[in-house]
Amino acid sequence: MNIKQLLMLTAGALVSTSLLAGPKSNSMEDAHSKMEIQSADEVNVINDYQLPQLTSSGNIAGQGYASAQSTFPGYSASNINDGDTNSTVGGNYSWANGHTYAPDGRLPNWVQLAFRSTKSFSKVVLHTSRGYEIKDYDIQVRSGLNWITVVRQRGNTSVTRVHTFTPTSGNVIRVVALRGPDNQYIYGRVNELEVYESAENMALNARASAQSTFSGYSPSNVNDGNRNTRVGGAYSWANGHKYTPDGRLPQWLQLDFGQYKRISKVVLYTSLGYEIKDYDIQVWNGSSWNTVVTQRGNTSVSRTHTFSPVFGSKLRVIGRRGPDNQYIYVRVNELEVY
Ligand SMILES: [Ca+2]
Ligand SMILES: [Ca+2]
Repeated sequence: MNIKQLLMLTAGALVSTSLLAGPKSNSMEDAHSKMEIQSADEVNVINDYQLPQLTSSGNIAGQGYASAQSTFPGYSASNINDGDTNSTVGGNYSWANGHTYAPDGRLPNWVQLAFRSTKSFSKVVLHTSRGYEIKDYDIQVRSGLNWITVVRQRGNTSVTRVHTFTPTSGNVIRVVALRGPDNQYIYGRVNELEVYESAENMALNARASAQSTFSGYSPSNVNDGNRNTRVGGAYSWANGHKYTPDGRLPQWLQLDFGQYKRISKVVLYTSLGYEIKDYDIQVWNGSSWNTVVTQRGNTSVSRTHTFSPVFGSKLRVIGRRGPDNQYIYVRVNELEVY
């Protein structure tokens, strides 16, 4: 008797299954002073720099260790993160719970991926067995001692489901199979579980500094997590202009990550009514600054810039010109880096 026959037989002997159940902008006088834009020649521009290993699908399931509460003979938890999304039914392709053939094998039953470090889970793609789609399940993340349910799926009949959810930190993620398909409800099957992390705003853990800062403003406002675009020292950084040495445009504002990061997106929030007009964004690769964004003529209070991923340990905004109503000042209220 092969496993399929065994399963059919078992399904015949149905058991009852219990389910788990500004500043005062105007205070920045000097709007009439002459603009003194310095030469930009100091800025080293290399646009095509990239480190080699930049090809990740983003699926981190392969980094996890697969295990299960119980496993049907011939099936294996390791099938859920072998990178094979084949949805064919059978032990070559999936995990299934042990039902009566393994201790503690009746539903509900879990299969999980444990990671060495904390992840910020935000999306899973669950592949089950065609014709034997897992019907009811939860997906949970273990955060410390607690299991946080991030997905509650009932009545599924799809062989593949994509679930996105609020980013949840933890080092284990599991599928709790509550009920199998109507034709075999005592078995939950998972053929593959793809796991994705949320994009982390890397600016939040960076150290912010600036070439100069207007009195009452601070570079630390640009990575405090507050996107408020009000004008003023409580919300933004602005350059010192003539009130600090070396305060005139162009001026840089920098985030130091302390380690190399893969960077492919920056969101810049400036001050409403005083939007930074011209700026570049550059990434430090260890030997030179590479320009990844060249923005001219901006009038938007926030801008999202995406670009080919680069590795770098620092990122800076070169403010070249402020808004027409105050072109000697550049203001940044928040910088998000992904
Ligand atoms: Ca698989
Ligand atoms: Ca802010």
